[in-house]
Amino acid sequence: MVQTNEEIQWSEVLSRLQTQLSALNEEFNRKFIMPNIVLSGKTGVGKSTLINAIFGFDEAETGVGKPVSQALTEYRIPEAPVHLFDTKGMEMDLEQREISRQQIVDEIQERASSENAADHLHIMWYCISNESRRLEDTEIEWIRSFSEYMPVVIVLTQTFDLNESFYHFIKKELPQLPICRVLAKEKVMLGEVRIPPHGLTDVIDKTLEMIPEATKRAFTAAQKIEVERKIESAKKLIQERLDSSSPVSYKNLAHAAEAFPIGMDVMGRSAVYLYMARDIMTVMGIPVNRNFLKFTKEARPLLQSILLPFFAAEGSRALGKAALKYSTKQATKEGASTLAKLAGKSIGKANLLVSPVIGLIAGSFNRKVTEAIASAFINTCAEFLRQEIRYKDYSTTEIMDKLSAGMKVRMRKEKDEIEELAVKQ
Ligand SMILES: Nc1nc2c(ncn2[C@@H]2O[C@H](COP(=O)(O)OP(=O)(O)OP(=O)(O)O)[C@@H](O)[C@H]2O)c(=O)[nH]1
Ligand SMILES: [Mg+2]
Repeated sequence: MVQTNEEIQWSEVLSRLQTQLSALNEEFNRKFIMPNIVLSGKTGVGKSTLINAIFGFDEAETGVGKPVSQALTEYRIPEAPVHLFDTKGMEMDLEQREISRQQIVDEIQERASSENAADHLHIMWYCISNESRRLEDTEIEWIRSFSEYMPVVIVLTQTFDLNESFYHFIKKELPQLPICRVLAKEKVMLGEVRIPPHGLTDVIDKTLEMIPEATKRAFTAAQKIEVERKIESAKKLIQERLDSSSPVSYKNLAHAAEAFPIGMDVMGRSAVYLYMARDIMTVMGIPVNRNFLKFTKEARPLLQSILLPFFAAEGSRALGKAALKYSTKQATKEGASTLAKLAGKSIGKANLLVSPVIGLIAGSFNRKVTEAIASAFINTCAEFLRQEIRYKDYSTTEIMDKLSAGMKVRMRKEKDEIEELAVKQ
């Protein structure tokens, strides 16, 4: 088949963009390995209650799980980037216990020999009920045995008094292992005395100290306890993506889009913002529609919230000129009017008043402006996470609507500051 020049160029441009996108995805996945967490402890100690509190889901939602061996069952938590492995056997007779222990150890060792870090079992949360005040010798042997092969955190569940003798007893028996004293769910005592949950941040912090680097980002996304850590994690990712010396950066993505025909280039450039939003949501553990990046209906309100504040009406002719000055040769008024359309504003090219920020979004990539918009979106997501405890009940569209509404308010507040960043160029 004979291709015209135009077609050849177009396919080159597309493949350049595709290469950038694949490189970004690959880099993302490399540092977003889902942690494999093994849960162990006697029946009824509070394993499910703990998991529910940390990852925010009900047992019914995980389904029956996938048997790995007689002693291990694997569970996925919908929308949370983590794998759980439940162990069986502690409640059985001595002989069965030994068979189970051996099966679990075999599984740990076999997986440890894999070259792929995603296969390894990364940490064990061994739960002991503080209320029971009992730890049998065989249980101590179990824990010692596992801790030879993998990191173990002891979770002392159902801790609702100040008596520390049991804690000290365990510490003496297993001195190298960290022990977290936890009440995963509010405890209501006689006379309506309520003891609030505590100690969950300790489990998160100790776990993050012990799991491999490449699984920390996914674990931080999956846990629902420490929003602060999610903010840190998203900021770190954005810094990595803004680092233009890195082969995978938003700047390179924007440049790949630059070669699009006029009009389409602006689409490509605002795709950087969609990409950024998806990255932030993923590392903060907020569900995002897979098709989000294809300029779906869902994506539109978010783009509007980012762009609309900069189609200013008030005396912005000067700003409009600045926009032209700071944009590249291609993306001038053409680009701005395409952006306006994308943002849902129908304005004639002739009287389009735009701020330099639009010039920078439509024109050359600007680190400071992108960083400021990313930061606004991270704060919007954090606010959402703090308010919406049960957000997994929402559809991705509902979540996106809420985030877009939050972003709209925030962008209007921060508009002047962002504009200043753009003019300072
Ligand atoms: N209030 C309160 N109750 C708890 C807590 N942990 C466990 N429980 C109670 O203890 C009982 C057993 O807890 P589960 O979380 O089901 O225990 P499990 O370890 O998952 O038990 P199996 O799945 O049978 O092995 C439940 O009735 C819980 O409500 C807690 O932190 N707070
Ligand atoms: Mg359970």
